[in-house]
Amino acid sequence: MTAITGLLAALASGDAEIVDVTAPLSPQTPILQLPPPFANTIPLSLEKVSEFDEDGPFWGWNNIHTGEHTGTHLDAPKHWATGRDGHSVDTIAPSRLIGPAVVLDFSAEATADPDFLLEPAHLDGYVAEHGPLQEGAWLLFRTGWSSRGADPVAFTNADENGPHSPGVSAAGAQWLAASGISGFGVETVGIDAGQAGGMQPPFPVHHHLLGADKYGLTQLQNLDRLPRTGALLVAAPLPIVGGTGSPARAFAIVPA
Ligand code: 23J
Ligand code: MN
Repeated sequence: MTAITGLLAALASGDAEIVDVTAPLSPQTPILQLPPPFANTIPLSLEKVSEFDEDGPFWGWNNIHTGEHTGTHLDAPKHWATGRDGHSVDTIAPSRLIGPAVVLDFSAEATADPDFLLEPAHLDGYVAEHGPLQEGAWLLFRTGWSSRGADPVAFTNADENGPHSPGVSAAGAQWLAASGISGFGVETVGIDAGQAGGMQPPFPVHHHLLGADKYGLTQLQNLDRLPRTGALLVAAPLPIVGGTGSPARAFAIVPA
């Protein structure tokens, strides 16, 4: 039996299952709202081309309008100043998009404090308890934030000081950038904390990870259905030529 037939047998028998960790993509999908003077992308909209009518009697289809960074999406190095000469989303090696999922559960901390930041001490503590992160892993930061996904106000969680959502400190981002991970996945609208615009450097996860050829994956859900380790993550962004990112479908293959 090859590894692949073994996996297929496990899926067929129920010894493994596929968990969709992608958020639904609709006009209501929350998108990042940067403050003035910065420009923002557009949410998703569908523009009808035909719907079993005189424009297409036997077919329905739409044009899609949205930004590269809408909903569950992948951030490529080219998205950030530090990675601008690096990979665009189409040139990322597929081997970097499929790898072991390692789930770090900080949902209790993020529920208690929406501005919770992952620090080097948390990451060192994890390694001391569980051993080093697997090479090529997708580190998935579980915060429970996806439970707010259906309510855009709660998801953005803004006050007069801007959005409040969990993330990673600048030192934590440097720690991740120096590790062997392929990427960092989050439940929030972006890979940085809501308050990250005021950090030094601004948006430190974007700064350090994309500058180190590591990728981001956002607006994940169902992370509570994944084991801490032992699942396989598959992230599938569109190969937009020269693109800085792309909406993506992401699955975890999880042992039963
Ligand atoms: C541009 C500027 C700041 C941020 C972002 C984009 C994202 O979160 C993104 O989707 O890459 S924080
Ligand atoms: Mn992005």
